[in-house]
Amino acid sequence: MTAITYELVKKDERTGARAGIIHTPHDSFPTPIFMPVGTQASVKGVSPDELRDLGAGIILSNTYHLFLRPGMDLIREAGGLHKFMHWDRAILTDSGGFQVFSLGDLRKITEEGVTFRSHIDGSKKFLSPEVSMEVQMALGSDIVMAFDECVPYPADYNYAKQSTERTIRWLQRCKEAMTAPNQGLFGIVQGGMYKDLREWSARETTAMDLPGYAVGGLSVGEPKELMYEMLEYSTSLLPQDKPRYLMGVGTPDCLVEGVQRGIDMFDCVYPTRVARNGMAMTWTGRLVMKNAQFTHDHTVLEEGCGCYACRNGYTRAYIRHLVRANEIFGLRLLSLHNLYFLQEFMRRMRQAILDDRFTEFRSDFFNHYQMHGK
Ligand code: PRF
Ligand code: ZN
Repeated sequence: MTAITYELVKKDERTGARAGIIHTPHDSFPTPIFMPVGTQASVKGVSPDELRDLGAGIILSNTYHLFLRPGMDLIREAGGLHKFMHWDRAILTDSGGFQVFSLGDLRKITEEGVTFRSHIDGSKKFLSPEVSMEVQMALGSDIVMAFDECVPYPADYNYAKQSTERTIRWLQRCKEAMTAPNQGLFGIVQGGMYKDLREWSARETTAMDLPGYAVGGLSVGEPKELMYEMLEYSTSLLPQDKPRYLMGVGTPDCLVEGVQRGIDMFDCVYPTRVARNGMAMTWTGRLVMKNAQFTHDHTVLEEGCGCYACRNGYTRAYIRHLVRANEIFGLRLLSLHNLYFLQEFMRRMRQAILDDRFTEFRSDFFNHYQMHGK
């Protein structure tokens, strides 16, 4: 019995886009899907009931943060992360690998694992494949991510090779340490920006016959075109009967490009982070609510939006006022709107795949969406 299974409902003939269903011990959800991020067992400012109402089927949380605070014993004592945070749908936990490697000078990597200093109190800590699996078993997440190293960008070939090979050895250890029957371990394809390393990593990772696979090491500062090229190459090497997850990616343009290349799952702090910076996501691009253009704008954030804020008639003028006055409610309304927007975005993409019009959806989207940044 495997905890996580993937049902392919429809594959777009013209692209790699897929519509499916992922079954977990806590409910099933349709794919492609976007996972809101609840780093510290909370999606910032949004309650589990609200997440459910806006259509979230699965959320992501972080081993690194929960390991440091409040610690795995406390969450085990609470009966696991689902009970602790009152969320009864699926949870995916990242392994801590990525977060620990972002610490820069504060860490030391060996074959055994990573020694680092806590960003909270400076105390010395250790994470390894075995410790990460132990913590994720205490959390009881439905989907458990392997403890990997995200190859930095840029990285020279030799470093990328050593690192990618170590990630595979660590994956073997993760597989041995993950003994919970109701949790599914996903392997992570690395390889930096080198195709031969990506290929080797994909072969070795899929040879372990896991319930799902992630593409890691992308969206780490490389140009978007390079990311799409590496992504397309990586997904071409993954089996059709397992879910594919693109880690840490979630701007609308990247979601469309990821789905086009056969990705089923995404996560990103983007919608909640930009909300807290006073921005609203819309089908035409993002709105900076502080701008004077909204002072007398008594329309909702986006006409026809079904989110709590738009459904109840909260206006751009009002939200602009709240953001300028630093009122928490303004940031909450924007978070609810942005998270709803992305859930709706994924639903429409899925429907387009089912209706054989994904390519039209994609060109329609890019015709209307104003991009920001590179
Ligand atoms: N590995 C893990 N988590 C991640 C990444 C990765 O490569 C990324 C890269 N975009 C985001 N989060 N474990
Ligand atoms: Zn809305």
